[in-house]
Amino acid sequence: TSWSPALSRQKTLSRYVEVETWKRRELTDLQPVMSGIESACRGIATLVRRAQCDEIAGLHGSGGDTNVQGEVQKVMDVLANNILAASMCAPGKMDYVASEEEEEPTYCSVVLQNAAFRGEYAGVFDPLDGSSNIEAGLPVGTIFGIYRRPELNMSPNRARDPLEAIMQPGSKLLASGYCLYGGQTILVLTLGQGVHGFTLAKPGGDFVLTHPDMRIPDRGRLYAINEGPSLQWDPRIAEYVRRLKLGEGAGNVPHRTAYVGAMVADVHRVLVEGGVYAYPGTESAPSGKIRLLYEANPMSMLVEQAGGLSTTGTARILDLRPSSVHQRVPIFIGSKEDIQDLQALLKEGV
Ligand code: AHM
Ligand code: MG
Repeated sequence: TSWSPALSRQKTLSRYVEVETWKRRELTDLQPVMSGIESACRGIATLVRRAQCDEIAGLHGSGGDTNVQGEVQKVMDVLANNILAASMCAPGKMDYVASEEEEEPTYCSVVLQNAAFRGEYAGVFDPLDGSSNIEAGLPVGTIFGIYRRPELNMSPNRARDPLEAIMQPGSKLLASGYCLYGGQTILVLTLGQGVHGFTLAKPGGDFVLTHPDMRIPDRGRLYAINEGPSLQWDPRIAEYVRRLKLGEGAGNVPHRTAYVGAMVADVHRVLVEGGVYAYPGTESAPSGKIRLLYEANPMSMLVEQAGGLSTTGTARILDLRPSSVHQRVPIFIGSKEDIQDLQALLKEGV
């Protein structure tokens, strides 16, 4: 996963996607969708920088509305949502998009106000994850995933659930990725055959390959968990974190805490350095905070593709069949051996 100037000269994100979607016919129509996502991320990166230094642009703070989960929407949440939805839909290959910021999935024909826009894919995204970090100038990110409409493979007589594509388990994702807006803007992508990271060379420029074939170390040295609510955790989770700290049963590697508070940034570090990101359930919120469709599934596909694991503690995240579009799940994601320790501990009980 080292930075390779020679490779980066040859490979940009758009070239990589072009070659991969040409080699794999089932992905052919994804090429323009990915190019829409790439330009959306480029645009959001520019806006995030402006939001942090240009009060006149009015990009700061709350827009006054709340989203379906009752959270205050920031101006930037709404902007990023609209940019991403329009860019994903514009090539005419998507049927609909489902966003953390929208109450219901939206048909692309509605997003673009043109009935002609109806394709074979459906997208899920969290347009600006960790947006409460913006005020303090800290990292935020975009998370996305793409499914194929399953009824295309089924008998024409079968009744169609309009949202069938995104109610599939995450294991059916064709592609997923995130874009981290931090010290660098980095887009990390999987098309189901490995994980690659591309860094925005300059504002508005190309994403160049800087992290080819990312592999997460089998054992990590850090954990990214908000321990504030730990008194409300299942005691076995508290025991797991205690063991991580001490390196007990964790390959004798004491883990340090590192928490940014934006899942994209925290999972990115875990992917690069190894370790665990977790958002466990609590007594008052048994499913935790992380949304299955927009956050847990795309991140789980990426981390599994890089050789890691992702679980609720008892079930593989990518095997879960969603029951509602804004469903939340407890998540433990990261280095294989670190996650296996948790699974063993939950099995044996404490
Ligand atoms: P958001 O999508 O509303 O921004 O919430 C998700 C974010 C994650 O990025 C992050 O890991 C988590 O919320 C942080 O929450 P907390 O402050 O409870 O640790
Ligand atoms: Mg989020």
